[in-house]
Formats: sequence, structure tokens, C-alpha cells
Amino acid sequence: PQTRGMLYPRESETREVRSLDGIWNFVRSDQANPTQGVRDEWYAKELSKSRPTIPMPVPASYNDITTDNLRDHVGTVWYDRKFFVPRSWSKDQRIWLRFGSVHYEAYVWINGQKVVKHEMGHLPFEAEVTDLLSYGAENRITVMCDNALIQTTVPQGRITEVPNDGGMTIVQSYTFDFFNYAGIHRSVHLYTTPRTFIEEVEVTTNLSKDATVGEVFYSVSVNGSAANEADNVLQIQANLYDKDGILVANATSDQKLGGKLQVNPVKPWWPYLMHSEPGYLYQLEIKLLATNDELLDVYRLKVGIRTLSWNSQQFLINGKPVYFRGFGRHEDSDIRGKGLDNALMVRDFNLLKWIGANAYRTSHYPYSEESMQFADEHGIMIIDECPSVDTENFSQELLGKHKSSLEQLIHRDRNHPSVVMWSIANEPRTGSVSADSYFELVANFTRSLDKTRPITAAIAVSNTQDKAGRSLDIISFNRYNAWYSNAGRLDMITQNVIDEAIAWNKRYNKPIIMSEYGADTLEGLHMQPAYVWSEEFQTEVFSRHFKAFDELRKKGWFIGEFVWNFADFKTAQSYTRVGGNKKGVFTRARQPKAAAHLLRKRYFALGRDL
Ligand code: GCB
Repeated sequence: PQTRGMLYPRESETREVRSLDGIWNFVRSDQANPTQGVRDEWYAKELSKSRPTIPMPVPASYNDITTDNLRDHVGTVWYDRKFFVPRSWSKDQRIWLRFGSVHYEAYVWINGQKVVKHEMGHLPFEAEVTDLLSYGAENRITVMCDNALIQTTVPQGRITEVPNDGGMTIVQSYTFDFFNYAGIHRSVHLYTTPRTFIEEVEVTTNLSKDATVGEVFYSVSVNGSAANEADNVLQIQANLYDKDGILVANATSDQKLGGKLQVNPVKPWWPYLMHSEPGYLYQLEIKLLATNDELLDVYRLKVGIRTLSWNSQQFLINGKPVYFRGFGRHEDSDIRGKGLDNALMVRDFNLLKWIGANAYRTSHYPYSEESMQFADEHGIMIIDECPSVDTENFSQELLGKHKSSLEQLIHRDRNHPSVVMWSIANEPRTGSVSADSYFELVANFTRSLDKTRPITAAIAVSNTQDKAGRSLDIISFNRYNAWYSNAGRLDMITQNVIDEAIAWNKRYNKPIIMSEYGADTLEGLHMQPAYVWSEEFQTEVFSRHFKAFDELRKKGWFIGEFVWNFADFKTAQSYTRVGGNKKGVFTRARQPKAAAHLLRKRYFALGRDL
């Protein structure tokens, strides 16, 4: 199953991790003949024996790497590379192959043998390859990746065949507003575990009322033969260390049981600017021991101790109301597209802190595991969004995939203190009658997997038409006053925002967030008086929104503002997009536009208020 195991690959005394990142060989299929590679068994030998290959970096989107039009390729592409497996790995270990993510559908072979198939981008998957590898020898990995989106994929798209100058061609269309980058987007790892190993760790935390005593509840599951032998009682030893490496709590329990660690005094996990030491993390060390105290496996993860609660008015962390000041974002940059890039990730967190933000939504799909760890460390709160965007034509099949995306997401991210809310969709067509029961099912399913976090969705239909809000805990709405409606009319923002937020709150009696607002802005374009696309216009649009937010904050139930977008990003081609979506506060190269300085003043002022 896709949701067993999946612990982030980490080295320890009992585990080794090897990266398969680097330059792979790459070939695209003919668009008219996407299944040819499988029919002709391209995986059976090196790809270069079937077709000329080109070099392709992993991780990266393949779209913007070449100078010919690979960008708009629709259908399957193939990757392969060779790698050595050390002789030492053959001894009493299990070997796992893990992909951080491949967009959209992936088929994987090792030495010509099928290993795993996974559908859905932005989420990890893995498979055991112990019996497929040659030890002390060279091996080959082959990946076929299909970027085609149809009405039953998440996200949805449409494939049509239309005439062009060469006869007929395949066209991929989609309504969501970001480029459908594809390929091996995140790192590929081989890692070892002992034969009997720690497969799952789940952590929840609690705080005493006065926030002086913390509790960490952990449950562990073990996989492997030693765990199944009746007379072999394995033990779990859990040790919790503070930032200085000092042991602050420990417990030993039977392998099948979870346990509880008590920390007194505790340093809770706080968001950025809400405390002098935000993002405080402990290290939880889980040791799996055999009866004779022999160490079988060790896995370590960071833990932030905090509580979340919410009601019809507020959202609270550690008992204190939180006001979100943040962004909608994208994983997107020049050349690498959606490929994981540590330089970009660290730069983005530096900018988030520079501007005083305390939160972002992972619009419109799960972001890298590495960035989730970073958010934990820096006290940045995450509204964690599944890849369902512009959801429409609600079907049973779509529902199944939508639920699967949430199951995989929650399984991956449930231990992160930074994750404070699940977003079950962006701009779903919730005006339709079938959206009502569909979102009730999706929300209930999400709650069945995690009761510790509230559920939201970013809604674009009007509050009078919406049918999903009753199933959510917190209402988020996206609205583009003076842009998509009343373009250029700066005098038609403030009152509209106030009126709409009040209407949402009246209708559902729940906390309200403005999850998107903004204006496309071409850096360096200046026009006074403000005119659409100019830096002056974006700055004015922001300050008119701030006026509305300040009014709304007095009401108590308005709990957050998220600018669209953190940075400029690439979209499909259209006459409304000049080189992509330019609503960024930062350019695609991560430099501030004029509005960034205004936003920074506000976010720091808000941060100090709290
Ligand atoms: C939205 C979408 C976002 C778009 C944005 C825009 O409502 O949620 O994906 O990029 O509007 O700029 O049009």
C-alpha cells in the first residue's frame, strides 16, 4: 500500500542512505505513440540501446532544460541510470528505493524488473528492492513518467486530439493556473533497514494548561520476522533530547504499544515572532531492542511540542489565539521548474523571515519534505494542501483519488508541528449540487485520519452559492477585487472585502481567512497614478486590503491574510499571463518588488502586536 512506512530516509547506526540524484539518461516517447516504450520493453536494457538519449538532471522538472520544445510534451518520458550497490549491503539488511515525488504517474523498474507504480505528483513512494539488486555489482534503474492529466486524475485536466499543421496533435489543457511541470521532482534514495525495523512512528503532543509540562505520545510499528516470533518480545526505547542534546525524558515499552514522554519544564513550539525562541524542536530517538538488549534499529525525528485548538471564532496555538500573516506560494523557479532545490528553499525561508510572515499555504499541492522540516525549525505555520485544485465533475473515481491524496499527505506530514491545518482543495467548483456530499465525504475522511488539526479549503465561488463550507472548520476565501472584478478600481476593494468576510462568517459562524488577494505586477513598471500591472498598483491594492483587514480583525473571527503570491511563477500560455503569473511580492529570481517593503512593515507590526 502507498501509505505504509514512508519515514523520511535518515542515516543512523543501523541505516544507510545513498542518493541516486545526478544526471540520468532521458528519452521522450512520440506523442502519438505513448505506449511504445512499454510494448517494446525499453526497460529491459539501457534506454540508449532503444533510442538516442539526452542528459537530464534529477531532481528537476524536465520541461525547461532543453532548447527544443520539451516544455509542452504530453505523455510519457523515460529516465534511466546505472549505480553500484556495495557488497556489504547484502548482509542481513533490507534495501528500499524511495522517490520524494514524481509528477504525475511513475513506473519503476530495477534491472528490468517492475518494482512499483505510483500515481500522483508531490508525494513520496517507495518499494523494497532487496531481492532485485545485484550486490557488489552494477545495477540499472528505469523510470517511465506520464504527465497526462484527465478528469479522474488529481489535479484534473483534459486531453484532446486536434488538427495542427502536421495533421493531428494531442493537446493537454487544464484550468488551474500554474504550469504542469513534470518529471522526477524530488530526490531518489536507496536506503537500508535491518531485517526487522521501525516502519512507522506517529507522534502527537500535549501541554498542561499553564504550558509548563509537555507530553509526547508516540506509537511505533515494527516490520520484520523478529517481530513475529512469539517468544521474541521486542522493546521500544524512546529517548527525548532537547536542543542541547540533553536527555529530558525516556520510556520503554512493548513493541506493540505506544508510550508517553513527559517533559517538565517544557519549551513549547511557537510560531515565528510569537515567542523569542520560535520553532523549538526536541529530538525523539526510537530504539528497537531485542530481548537480550541487542540494538536492532534506531530512527530519530524532530518533535515540536504544541497544542492546536479552534472554535467558531478563533484558532489557537498553546492556548493563544493566532493571526496568520502569510502567502500562497508555489514550488517554482527558472530552469528547474518544480525540482527540489536547496538553494531556492533556503533563500525562500530567509525571505519569509525577512518579511515577517508566520505562515504559508502549500498552494496547490504538497511541498517537499525538506521544506516541511525547515518550516518546523523556523516556526512557520503551514496550511497543508492536497493536490486537488479547481475540482469539478465530481465522480466516485475522483473521490477515491482525492481521498488517497489526503491519506498520503497526512501520513507523510502528520508529525510536523508546523502543519496546523489541512486544506482539502483549492477553488473547487463548490457551487454545484454534487459538491455538497462530495466535500462532506472528503472532510469526514480527513477527520477520520487526523482529529488534531482543523480542515479548510480555499473557496472562490460566492458565499451564497457555496456548498462546501458547512463541512469545514475554517473558511478560506480567494478574491481578486480590483483585478478580476472591477479591474483598476482601487476604490472598490476595502468595503467589498469587509462585506464578503462578514457574509461568510454570518453564513457559517466559523473563523474566516482571506487566503488569496493580489495583482499582477511587472517589476520595474511604474505609473502614477497607479495603473494595473505597475508596482504602484500592487502597493495600493495591498494597502486597501490592509484597511479592510484592520476593520475585520476587530470582529474577532477574522484570523488571517494571505497574499497571492510569494513569488512570480510559470503558468500555461495565455494572453492574460506575461511570462507567467506576476502576482509575486518577489520576482521569480526572489528579489523584492516595491510592495514587499510595505508588506514587511505590516507583517512585523502585526507580529509585535501578538
Ligand atoms: C486563484 C487561484 C490561483 C491563481 C490566482 C490568479 O484564485 O487559486 O491558483 O494563480 O487565482 O492569479 O489568478
